[in-house]
Amino acid sequence: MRRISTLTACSVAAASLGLGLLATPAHAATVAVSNSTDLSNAIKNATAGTVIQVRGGTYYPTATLQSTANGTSSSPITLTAYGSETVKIDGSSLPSGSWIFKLTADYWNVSGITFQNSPDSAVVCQSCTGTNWNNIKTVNGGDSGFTLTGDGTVNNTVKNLDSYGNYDAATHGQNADGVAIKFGSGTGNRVTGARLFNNSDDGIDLWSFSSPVTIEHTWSFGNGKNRWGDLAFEGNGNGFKLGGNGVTVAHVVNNSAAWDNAGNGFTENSDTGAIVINRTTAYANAKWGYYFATSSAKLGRNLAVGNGSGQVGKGSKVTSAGNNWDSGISTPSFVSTDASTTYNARTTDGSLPTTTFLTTGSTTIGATMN
Ligand SMILES: [Ca+2]
Ligand SMILES: [Ca+2]
Repeated sequence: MRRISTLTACSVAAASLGLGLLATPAHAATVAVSNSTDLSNAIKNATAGTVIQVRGGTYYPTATLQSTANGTSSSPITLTAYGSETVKIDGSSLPSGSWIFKLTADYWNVSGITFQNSPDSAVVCQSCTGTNWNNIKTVNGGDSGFTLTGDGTVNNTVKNLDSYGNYDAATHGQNADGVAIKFGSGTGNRVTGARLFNNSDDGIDLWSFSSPVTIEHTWSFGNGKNRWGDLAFEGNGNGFKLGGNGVTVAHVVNNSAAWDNAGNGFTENSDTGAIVINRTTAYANAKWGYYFATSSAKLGRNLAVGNGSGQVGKGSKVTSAGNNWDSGISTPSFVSTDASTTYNARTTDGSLPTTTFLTTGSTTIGATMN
Protein backbone atom coordinates (compact mmCIF):
# COMPACT_ATOMS: atom_id res chain seq x y z
CA MET A 1 0.00 0.00 0.00
CA ARG A 2 1.24 3.45 -0.83
CA ARG A 3 2.08 5.48 2.22
CA ILE A 4 1.13 9.10 2.41
CA SER A 5 4.40 10.97 2.32
CA THR A 6 3.51 13.19 5.23
CA LEU A 7 2.71 10.23 7.49
CA THR A 8 6.26 10.25 8.77
CA ALA A 9 7.47 8.99 12.10
CA CYS A 10 6.35 11.26 14.88
CA SER A 11 9.90 12.17 15.86
CA VAL A 12 10.68 13.41 12.35
CA ALA A 13 7.42 15.33 12.09
CA ALA A 14 7.93 16.90 15.47
CA ALA A 15 11.54 17.76 14.74
CA SER A 16 10.68 19.34 11.40
CA LEU A 17 8.07 21.48 13.09
CA GLY A 18 10.45 22.42 15.86
CA LEU A 19 8.14 21.00 18.49
CA GLY A 20 9.18 19.59 21.81
CA LEU A 21 9.08 15.82 21.63
CA LEU A 22 7.69 15.49 25.13
CA ALA A 23 4.54 17.31 24.07
CA THR A 24 3.97 15.05 21.07
CA PRO A 25 1.84 11.92 21.56
CA ALA A 26 3.39 8.71 20.33
CA HIS A 27 2.84 8.14 16.60
CA ALA A 28 0.82 11.30 16.18
CA ALA A 29 1.26 12.94 12.83
CA THR A 30 -0.08 15.88 10.95
CA VAL A 31 -1.19 14.94 7.46
CA ALA A 32 -2.05 17.52 4.82
CA VAL A 33 -4.07 16.04 1.97
CA SER A 34 -5.08 17.48 -1.36
CA ASN A 35 -6.69 14.61 -3.26
CA SER A 36 -9.43 12.07 -2.55
CA THR A 37 -7.14 9.03 -2.37
CA ASP A 38 -4.91 10.59 0.24
CA LEU A 39 -7.96 11.84 2.12
CA SER A 40 -9.49 8.37 2.18
CA ASN A 41 -6.25 6.74 3.35
CA ALA A 42 -5.58 9.35 5.98
CA ILE A 43 -9.05 8.84 7.47
CA LYS A 44 -8.75 5.06 7.36
CA ASN A 45 -5.21 4.96 8.81
CA ALA A 46 -5.55 7.63 11.48
CA THR A 47 -4.45 6.85 15.02
CA ALA A 48 -4.91 8.75 18.26
CA GLY A 49 -3.48 12.22 17.84
CA THR A 50 -3.50 12.25 14.05
CA VAL A 51 -4.38 15.65 12.57
CA ILE A 52 -5.71 15.49 9.01
CA GLN A 53 -5.69 18.88 7.31
CA VAL A 54 -7.67 19.01 4.10
CA ARG A 55 -6.51 21.57 1.56
CA GLY A 56 -9.05 23.83 -0.10
CA GLY A 57 -11.03 22.43 -3.02
CA THR A 58 -13.86 20.09 -3.92
CA TYR A 59 -13.21 16.38 -3.47
CA TYR A 60 -15.09 13.61 -5.29
CA PRO A 61 -14.42 10.34 -3.47
CA THR A 62 -15.48 7.14 -5.26
CA ALA A 63 -16.08 5.15 -2.08
CA THR A 64 -17.41 6.12 1.34
CA LEU A 65 -14.77 7.78 3.50
CA GLN A 66 -14.77 5.73 6.68
CA SER A 67 -12.85 4.80 9.76
CA THR A 68 -13.01 2.61 12.82
CA ALA A 69 -9.90 4.21 14.31
CA ASN A 70 -10.34 5.59 17.81
CA GLY A 71 -8.77 8.65 19.27
CA THR A 72 -8.72 9.12 23.01
CA SER A 73 -10.14 11.88 25.15
CA SER A 74 -6.68 13.37 25.61
CA SER A 75 -5.46 12.59 22.10
CA PRO A 76 -8.37 12.84 19.65
CA ILE A 77 -8.17 12.38 15.90
CA THR A 78 -8.72 15.65 14.03
CA LEU A 79 -10.17 16.09 10.53
CA THR A 80 -10.32 19.73 9.55
CA ALA A 81 -10.05 22.21 6.73
CA TYR A 82 -6.52 23.55 6.31
CA GLY A 83 -6.44 27.04 7.80
CA SER A 84 -9.36 29.04 6.52
CA GLU A 85 -9.52 27.21 3.17
CA THR A 86 -12.90 26.13 1.79
CA VAL A 87 -13.28 22.36 1.66
CA LYS A 88 -16.19 20.54 0.04
CA ILE A 89 -16.51 16.77 -0.16
CA ASP A 90 -18.98 15.94 -2.90
CA GLY A 91 -20.76 12.60 -3.19
CA SER A 92 -21.56 12.87 -6.89
CA SER A 93 -19.04 10.18 -7.85
CA LEU A 94 -20.12 7.67 -5.19
CA PRO A 95 -22.14 4.55 -6.02
CA SER A 96 -25.87 4.98 -5.48
CA GLY A 97 -26.95 4.40 -1.91
CA SER A 98 -23.58 5.46 -0.48
CA TRP A 99 -22.84 7.77 2.40
CA ILE A 100 -20.02 10.28 2.07
CA PHE A 101 -18.49 9.88 5.53
CA LYS A 102 -19.00 7.19 8.12
CA LEU A 103 -17.33 6.91 11.51
CA THR A 104 -17.68 3.96 13.81
CA ALA A 105 -15.17 5.45 16.15
CA ASP A 106 -14.52 7.49 19.28
CA TYR A 107 -12.91 10.86 19.97
CA TRP A 108 -12.79 12.54 16.60
CA ASN A 109 -12.94 16.32 16.08
CA VAL A 110 -14.28 17.21 12.66
CA SER A 111 -14.55 20.84 11.57
CA GLY A 112 -14.89 23.27 8.70
CA ILE A 113 -16.01 20.85 5.97
CA THR A 114 -19.05 20.80 3.66
CA PHE A 115 -20.46 17.39 2.70
CA GLN A 116 -22.69 17.82 -0.33
CA ASN A 117 -24.63 15.88 -2.96
CA SER A 118 -24.47 12.55 -1.16
CA PRO A 119 -26.40 9.72 -2.85
CA ASP A 120 -27.78 8.81 0.58
CA SER A 121 -26.98 10.19 4.05
CA ALA A 122 -24.03 12.58 4.09
CA VAL A 123 -22.45 11.98 7.52
CA VAL A 124 -23.17 9.03 9.79
CA CYS A 125 -21.55 8.48 13.19
CA GLN A 126 -22.40 5.01 14.45
CA SER A 127 -21.96 4.16 18.14
CA CYS A 128 -19.56 7.06 18.52
CA THR A 129 -18.28 8.41 21.85
CA GLY A 130 -16.76 11.82 22.40
CA THR A 131 -16.90 13.19 18.87
CA ASN A 132 -17.07 16.94 18.22
CA TRP A 133 -18.47 18.35 14.99
CA ASN A 134 -17.89 22.05 14.49
CA ASN A 135 -18.99 24.20 11.58
CA ILE A 136 -19.95 21.32 9.34
CA LYS A 137 -22.41 21.59 6.46
CA THR A 138 -24.48 18.71 5.10
CA VAL A 139 -26.21 19.87 1.94
CA ASN A 140 -28.45 18.51 -0.83
CA GLY A 141 -28.00 14.84 0.04
CA GLY A 142 -30.23 11.86 -0.76
CA ASP A 143 -31.18 11.14 2.85
CA SER A 144 -30.60 12.74 6.25
CA GLY A 145 -27.78 15.25 6.41
CA PHE A 146 -26.18 14.42 9.74
CA THR A 147 -26.86 11.21 11.68
CA LEU A 148 -25.92 9.82 15.09
CA THR A 149 -27.11 6.24 15.51
CA GLY A 150 -26.56 3.03 17.43
CA ASP A 151 -26.19 2.04 21.06
CA GLY A 152 -23.09 3.49 22.69
CA THR A 153 -23.69 6.94 21.20
CA VAL A 154 -22.23 8.97 24.09
CA ASN A 155 -21.06 12.53 24.73
CA ASN A 156 -21.10 13.74 21.14
CA THR A 157 -21.42 17.46 20.38
CA VAL A 158 -22.73 18.89 17.11
CA LYS A 159 -22.02 22.61 17.07
CA ASN A 160 -22.90 25.14 14.38
CA LEU A 161 -24.11 22.65 11.79
CA ASP A 162 -25.94 23.81 8.68
CA SER A 163 -28.02 20.99 7.18
CA TYR A 164 -30.35 21.79 4.31
CA GLY A 165 -31.81 20.69 1.01
CA ASN A 166 -31.73 16.98 1.85
CA TYR A 167 -34.32 14.86 0.04
CA ASP A 168 -34.76 11.10 -0.40
CA ALA A 169 -36.21 10.91 -3.88
CA ALA A 170 -36.78 7.14 -4.01
CA THR A 171 -38.96 7.27 -0.90
CA HIS A 172 -40.63 10.55 -1.80
CA GLY A 173 -39.03 12.65 0.88
CA GLN A 174 -40.31 10.73 3.90
CA ASN A 175 -36.87 10.17 5.50
CA ALA A 176 -34.41 12.98 4.86
CA ASP A 177 -34.03 15.03 8.05
CA GLY A 178 -31.54 17.81 8.73
CA VAL A 179 -30.31 15.94 11.81
CA ALA A 180 -31.29 12.37 12.64
CA ILE A 181 -30.42 11.01 16.07
CA LYS A 182 -32.29 7.77 15.66
CA PHE A 183 -32.26 4.09 16.60
CA GLY A 184 -29.84 4.09 19.49
CA SER A 185 -28.97 5.13 23.00
CA GLY A 186 -26.36 6.87 25.09
CA THR A 187 -26.22 10.03 27.20
CA GLY A 188 -24.49 13.39 26.84
CA ASN A 189 -25.36 14.12 23.21
CA ARG A 190 -25.90 17.78 22.36
CA VAL A 191 -26.85 19.80 19.29
CA THR A 192 -26.22 23.54 19.51
CA GLY A 193 -26.20 26.41 17.05
CA ALA A 194 -27.70 24.38 14.19
CA ARG A 195 -29.65 25.65 11.19
CA LEU A 196 -31.82 22.86 9.80
CA PHE A 197 -33.90 23.95 6.85
CA ASN A 198 -35.61 23.08 3.60
CA ASN A 199 -35.19 19.35 4.16
CA SER A 200 -37.88 17.06 2.78
CA ASP A 201 -38.74 15.44 6.10
CA ASP A 202 -38.04 16.90 9.55
CA GLY A 203 -35.56 19.49 10.79
CA ILE A 204 -34.37 17.23 13.60
CA ASP A 205 -35.74 13.78 14.32
CA LEU A 206 -35.06 11.76 17.49
CA TRP A 207 -37.04 8.70 16.38
CA SER A 208 -36.41 5.68 18.61
CA PHE A 209 -33.40 7.18 20.40
CA SER A 210 -33.92 6.08 24.00
CA SER A 211 -31.62 8.43 25.96
CA PRO A 212 -32.10 12.16 26.50
CA VAL A 213 -30.66 14.49 23.83
CA THR A 214 -30.14 18.20 24.48
CA ILE A 215 -30.87 20.71 21.71
CA GLU A 216 -30.23 24.43 22.10
CA HIS A 217 -29.75 27.58 20.03
CA THR A 218 -31.09 25.74 17.02
CA TRP A 219 -33.32 26.97 14.19
CA SER A 220 -35.49 24.59 12.21
CA PHE A 221 -37.46 26.02 9.32
CA GLY A 222 -39.02 25.37 5.94
CA ASN A 223 -38.90 21.58 6.33
CA GLY A 224 -41.38 19.16 4.78
CA LYS A 225 -42.34 21.25 1.78
CA ASN A 226 -42.33 19.68 -1.65
CA ARG A 227 -39.52 21.61 -3.29
CA TRP A 228 -38.71 18.84 -5.77
CA GLY A 229 -41.89 18.50 -7.81
CA ASP A 230 -42.48 15.04 -6.31
CA LEU A 231 -46.01 13.96 -7.26
CA ALA A 232 -46.14 11.45 -4.37
CA PHE A 233 -44.36 13.59 -1.78
CA GLU A 234 -44.42 12.17 1.77
CA GLY A 235 -42.26 14.49 3.87
CA ASN A 236 -43.56 15.18 7.38
CA GLY A 237 -41.97 18.54 8.09
CA ASN A 238 -41.80 18.76 11.86
CA GLY A 239 -39.33 21.32 13.13
CA PHE A 240 -38.37 19.30 16.20
CA LYS A 241 -39.58 15.68 16.22
CA LEU A 242 -38.78 14.50 19.72
CA GLY A 243 -39.50 10.81 19.75
CA GLY A 244 -40.96 7.84 17.99
CA ASN A 245 -41.43 4.10 18.01
CA GLY A 246 -42.69 3.98 21.59
CA VAL A 247 -39.63 5.24 23.46
CA THR A 248 -40.16 7.19 26.68
CA VAL A 249 -37.37 9.71 27.06
CA ALA A 250 -36.98 13.20 28.49
CA HIS A 251 -35.28 15.09 25.67
CA VAL A 252 -34.49 18.76 26.35
CA VAL A 253 -34.90 21.72 23.98
CA ASN A 254 -33.78 25.17 25.10
CA ASN A 255 -33.76 28.55 23.34
CA SER A 256 -34.57 27.33 19.84
CA ALA A 257 -37.07 28.23 17.14
CA ALA A 258 -39.23 26.53 14.54
CA TRP A 259 -40.96 28.39 11.75
CA ASP A 260 -42.55 27.81 8.39
CA ASN A 261 -42.45 24.03 8.68
CA ALA A 262 -45.10 21.91 6.94
CA GLY A 263 -45.84 19.98 10.13
CA ASN A 264 -45.65 20.93 13.80
CA GLY A 265 -43.03 23.23 15.27
CA PHE A 266 -42.26 20.98 18.26
CA THR A 267 -43.83 17.58 18.85
CA GLU A 268 -43.48 14.43 20.93
CA ASN A 269 -44.25 12.03 18.08
CA SER A 270 -45.47 9.30 20.48
CA ASP A 271 -42.74 9.88 23.08
CA THR A 272 -44.61 9.70 26.39
CA GLY A 273 -41.66 11.00 28.43
CA ALA A 274 -41.10 14.20 30.39
CA ILE A 275 -39.76 16.20 27.46
CA VAL A 276 -38.53 19.63 28.60
CA ILE A 277 -39.01 22.63 26.29
CA ASN A 278 -37.96 26.04 27.54
CA ARG A 279 -37.85 29.49 25.97
CA THR A 280 -38.48 28.39 22.42
CA THR A 281 -40.55 30.02 19.67
CA ALA A 282 -42.90 28.42 17.15
CA TYR A 283 -44.07 30.70 14.38
CA ALA A 284 -46.21 30.11 11.33
CA ASN A 285 -45.84 26.36 11.16
CA ALA A 286 -48.61 24.73 9.14
CA LYS A 287 -49.83 22.48 11.96
CA TRP A 288 -49.45 23.04 15.71
CA GLY A 289 -46.80 25.22 17.27
CA TYR A 290 -46.49 22.65 20.07
CA TYR A 291 -48.21 19.28 19.88
CA PHE A 292 -47.93 17.06 22.98
CA ALA A 293 -50.99 14.87 23.29
CA THR A 294 -49.82 11.90 25.34
CA SER A 295 -46.48 12.87 26.91
CA SER A 296 -45.77 14.41 30.28
CA ALA A 297 -43.88 17.25 28.62
CA LYS A 298 -42.87 20.29 30.64
CA LEU A 299 -43.45 23.38 28.53
CA GLY A 300 -42.10 26.58 30.05
CA ARG A 301 -41.93 30.17 28.78
CA ASN A 302 -42.45 29.28 25.14
CA LEU A 303 -43.94 31.59 22.53
CA ALA A 304 -46.30 30.40 19.80
CA VAL A 305 -47.76 32.70 17.15
CA GLY A 306 -49.55 32.16 13.87
CA ASN A 307 -49.41 28.37 13.69
CA GLY A 308 -52.00 26.83 11.38
CA SER A 309 -53.67 24.24 13.61
CA GLY A 310 -53.26 26.33 16.74
CA GLN A 311 -50.55 27.40 19.17
CA VAL A 312 -50.62 24.34 21.45
CA GLY A 313 -52.28 20.95 21.45
CA LYS A 314 -51.62 19.33 24.79
CA GLY A 315 -52.92 16.40 26.76
CA SER A 316 -53.71 16.26 30.47
CA LYS A 317 -50.22 15.09 31.51
CA VAL A 318 -48.45 18.15 30.16
CA THR A 319 -47.09 20.73 32.60
CA SER A 320 -47.49 24.19 31.10
CA ALA A 321 -46.29 27.39 32.75
CA GLY A 322 -45.31 30.84 31.58
CA ASN A 323 -46.09 30.15 27.93
CA ASN A 324 -48.04 32.74 25.95
CA TRP A 325 -51.05 30.39 25.80
CA ASP A 326 -51.17 30.12 29.59
CA SER A 327 -53.57 32.41 31.41
CA GLY A 328 -52.21 35.76 32.44
CA ILE A 329 -49.22 35.61 30.08
CA SER A 330 -49.08 38.27 27.38
CA THR A 331 -47.68 37.81 23.89
CA PRO A 332 -44.77 40.16 23.14
CA SER A 333 -44.50 41.62 19.64
CA PHE A 334 -41.85 40.42 17.22
CA VAL A 335 -39.28 43.01 16.18
CA SER A 336 -39.31 41.45 12.69
CA THR A 337 -41.14 38.69 10.82
CA ASP A 338 -38.82 38.94 7.80
CA ALA A 339 -36.74 35.73 7.85
CA SER A 340 -34.30 36.75 5.12
CA THR A 341 -31.41 37.47 7.50
CA THR A 342 -31.59 33.96 8.94
CA TYR A 343 -29.97 32.69 5.73
CA ASN A 344 -26.98 35.00 6.11
CA ALA A 345 -23.44 33.78 6.61
CA ARG A 346 -22.53 32.82 10.12
CA THR A 347 -20.41 35.12 12.25
CA THR A 348 -16.64 34.68 12.16
CA ASP A 349 -16.72 32.35 15.18
CA GLY A 350 -19.29 30.15 13.44
CA SER A 351 -22.29 31.26 15.50
CA LEU A 352 -25.73 31.83 14.03
CA PRO A 353 -26.02 35.04 12.01
CA THR A 354 -27.25 38.13 13.77
CA THR A 355 -30.95 38.69 13.23
CA THR A 356 -33.92 40.52 14.67
CA PHE A 357 -36.30 37.93 13.17
CA LEU A 358 -38.68 36.65 15.86
CA THR A 359 -36.85 38.57 18.57
CA THR A 360 -39.00 40.42 21.08
CA GLY A 361 -36.56 41.80 23.61
CA SER A 362 -38.34 39.78 26.28
CA THR A 363 -36.19 38.44 29.09
CA THR A 364 -38.81 35.92 30.10
CA ILE A 365 -40.42 34.26 27.10
CA GLY A 366 -39.51 32.89 23.67
CA ALA A 367 -36.21 32.19 21.90
CA THR A 368 -33.55 34.89 21.86
CA MET A 369 -32.61 33.94 18.28
CA ASN A 370 -28.88 33.67 18.85
CA1 LIG B 1 -41.00 10.99 7.83
CA1 LIG C 1 -37.99 12.14 9.96
